[in-house]
Amino acid sequence: MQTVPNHQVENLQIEDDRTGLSVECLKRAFLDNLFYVQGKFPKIATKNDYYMALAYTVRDRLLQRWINTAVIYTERASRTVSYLSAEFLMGPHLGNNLVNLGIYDQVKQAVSELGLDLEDLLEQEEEPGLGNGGLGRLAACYLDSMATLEIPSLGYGIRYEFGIFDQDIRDGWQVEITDKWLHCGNPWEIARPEWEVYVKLGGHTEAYTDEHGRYRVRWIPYQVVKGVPHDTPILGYKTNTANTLRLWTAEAPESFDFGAFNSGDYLGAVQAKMVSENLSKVLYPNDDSSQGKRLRLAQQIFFVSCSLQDMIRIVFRQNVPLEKFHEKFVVQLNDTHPAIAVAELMRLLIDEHDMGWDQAWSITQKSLAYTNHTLLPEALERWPISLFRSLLPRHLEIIYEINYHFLEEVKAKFPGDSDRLRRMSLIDESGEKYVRMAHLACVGSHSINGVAALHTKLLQQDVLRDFYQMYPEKFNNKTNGVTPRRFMVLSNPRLTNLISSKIGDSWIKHLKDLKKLEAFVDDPEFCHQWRSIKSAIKHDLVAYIQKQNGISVNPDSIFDIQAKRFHEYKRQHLNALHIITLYNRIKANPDIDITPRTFIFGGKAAPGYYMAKLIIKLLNSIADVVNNDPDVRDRLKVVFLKDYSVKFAQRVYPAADLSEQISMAGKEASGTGNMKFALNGALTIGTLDGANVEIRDEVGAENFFIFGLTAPEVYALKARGYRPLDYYHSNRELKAVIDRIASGHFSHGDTQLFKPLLDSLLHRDEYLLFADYQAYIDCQDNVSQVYRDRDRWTRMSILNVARMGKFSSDRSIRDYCQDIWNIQSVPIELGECIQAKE
Ligand code: 73E
Repeated sequence: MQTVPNHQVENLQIEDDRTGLSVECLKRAFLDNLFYVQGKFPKIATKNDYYMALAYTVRDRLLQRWINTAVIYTERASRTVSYLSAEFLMGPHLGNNLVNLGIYDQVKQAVSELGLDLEDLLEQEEEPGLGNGGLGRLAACYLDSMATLEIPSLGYGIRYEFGIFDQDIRDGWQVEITDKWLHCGNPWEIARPEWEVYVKLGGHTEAYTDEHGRYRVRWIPYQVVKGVPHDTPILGYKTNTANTLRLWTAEAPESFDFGAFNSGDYLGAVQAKMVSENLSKVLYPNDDSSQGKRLRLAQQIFFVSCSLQDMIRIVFRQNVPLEKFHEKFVVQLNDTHPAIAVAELMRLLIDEHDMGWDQAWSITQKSLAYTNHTLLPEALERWPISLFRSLLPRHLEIIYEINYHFLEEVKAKFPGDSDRLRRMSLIDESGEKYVRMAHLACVGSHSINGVAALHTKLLQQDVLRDFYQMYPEKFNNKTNGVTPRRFMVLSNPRLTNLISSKIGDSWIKHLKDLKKLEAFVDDPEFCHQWRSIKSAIKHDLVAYIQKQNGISVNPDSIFDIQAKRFHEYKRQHLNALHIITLYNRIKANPDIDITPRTFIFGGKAAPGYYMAKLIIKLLNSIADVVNNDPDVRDRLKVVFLKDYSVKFAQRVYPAADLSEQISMAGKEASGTGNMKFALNGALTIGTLDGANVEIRDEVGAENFFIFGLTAPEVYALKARGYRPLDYYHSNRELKAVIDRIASGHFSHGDTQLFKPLLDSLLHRDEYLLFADYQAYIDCQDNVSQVYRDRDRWTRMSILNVARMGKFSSDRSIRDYCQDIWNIQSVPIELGECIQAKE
């Protein structure tokens, strides 16, 4: 490595092919990697070869940062955040690394001088879809922000061989296809077999007395699985920090292969190997629901145990006494999926490291912190005791003991309140016995947070009310945020450049600086540029839709987009009722003056969630009819874009005029798509749910289309006795909409196809679509009016962006650092190496 006297990348005097950033050097390195890594030369190289060659070229350029970061953290034994999450929805790495290294433009030029198109190569990347939706993507945004804020951190999770399924649409129905993301290799990870660990499962426990005469427990497992870490670097934006995402793969220990243990039984040994490998085989594709499957619990203990053992290894390597584990690490639990950490950390400290109960308990509570992400009852994880005992016999004993001490504490604080004991117990004994994971997480952590102000309030008042009364000091709110690097700089370069040309680029790290845009809302030239950029992006999406779906779309129509997981509480079918309302108006009066709209949907349904899949079928059926009805005269178009993913989201958010955030109030914990749309200049139509409340507060009620019942109104209506049929009978347009679906108009005359959905609405309507219908339609009519005043719309769009500063994940992370983690930044000096370009 040569020295760089002035630390300026652009003035690099001497460089080598693994570090140099000049266009010439990048070209040389790229061809070198094509030859020596991919074993190809340009004449026979595929697009994927080129992508891989470029990925390795970029990886070479971040390795110095990665290694330096690790060295400095190790030397200083820096306090570190461990973010434990069953999901990390990272999205493609290449583009993001180019942005964060600040070398996007040089690389673009280098590849173009080689006759290639950077966008084309970026398209090649198979994204690691190791998450379902918001929760996994939040974890990814937080890694980006921690690296950018120079916070020492490790993301710990599972390296699923198959991530979230790919979605195809056949005859309007969702079809799931396995996601083979590792098929072409993964240039961003490095396996670290030297740090493998072993995880025990099943079997039984035995009590014994140790040499000091103390009561101890030994766990004789039925099975042992090996965890092998695979590390991916996480770059900060224009800093020298490169943190690590450490994902575990499950393997059979060598002894299972050919050892004496299995002598002669070759097939049996291979069978055992396959059972072990199953643990990291596939991501459970359910968002916001828990199925209580044995393999899922095995996945949870697998990655939690691997991660905690890894932290203990690091503690020892850095000569930190184990009694100070909580000073070295703070462990954030991303929902209850890693909540078994409470019992596992206790077990490791007590059984494996000879610590006493009280000290182990104090360390555990001081180390762990719990984030709750959902109020949905079906998502609250509980495990049947029988399952728990058969897979984790030792953990069950520990949980019983924690419960004993905890219930003593409850008794002391609320004497004589046996009902409270029953409600708060870690064990649900109302019928079949269950372990309640949220209760375990609350008791074992020093902090409990919700993900938006309303959500935290509802946790305190309702779902975790008893725990709030017991430990009010543990509760706090951390409103979610999103990274502006991926969701603006990378995905929306045109708007990024316009903004930076007016106010500089400080907003990329300090999103509140977007406020400076307010000075330009009355500048006609700026408004004109703003509008032309939105229009150009919409034209791009029009071309994409034409290619993907063969539907021609009017780029001047309102791009009204709902992109998120399919779930009844998110109410994509309420959106469908609006489309049919407009369609009915046209059918009744073909010359009616309607503001043209394009309704765009994207999102996956859990494979076993019948109603969500039926809603997808309904939308595609409506699309078939509406898009081809000559009476409509192209004023309405309905488009279902298949296979929603991070890559897809980056393409779609920038093109939106209107963002649909229409969940029933009290159900969406936060939402983060709402933030990404608004940051890209879309206006929101939404209920007072999740973070919508705070977005409206920030951007101003006059720049936000709010409608519908509030959470307290929802509870009150349900308490009074909700009767959806009354709304159906008293609302003429609503009745016409439902009747049109029932008539078979969208199903080639089949009156049975959508009957389950209609029955559910007419007789239960759990998510109050009918109660909110009129308010939604009125609000949409207002949207259509406002859109006609282009100047007003543009002004509202600019003000939305200018006032989104609060919703950067950098702000969220700063709040976590201050209120929960008690951690400071550790800047990384590259010394004689390459400094980040500021
Ligand atoms: O409101 C979103 C929230 O924005 C919430 O539904 C989601 O988390 C986002 C980030 O905070 C969420 N996902 C899950 N629970 N909440 C979940 C549950 C089980 C499996 C997978 C995901």
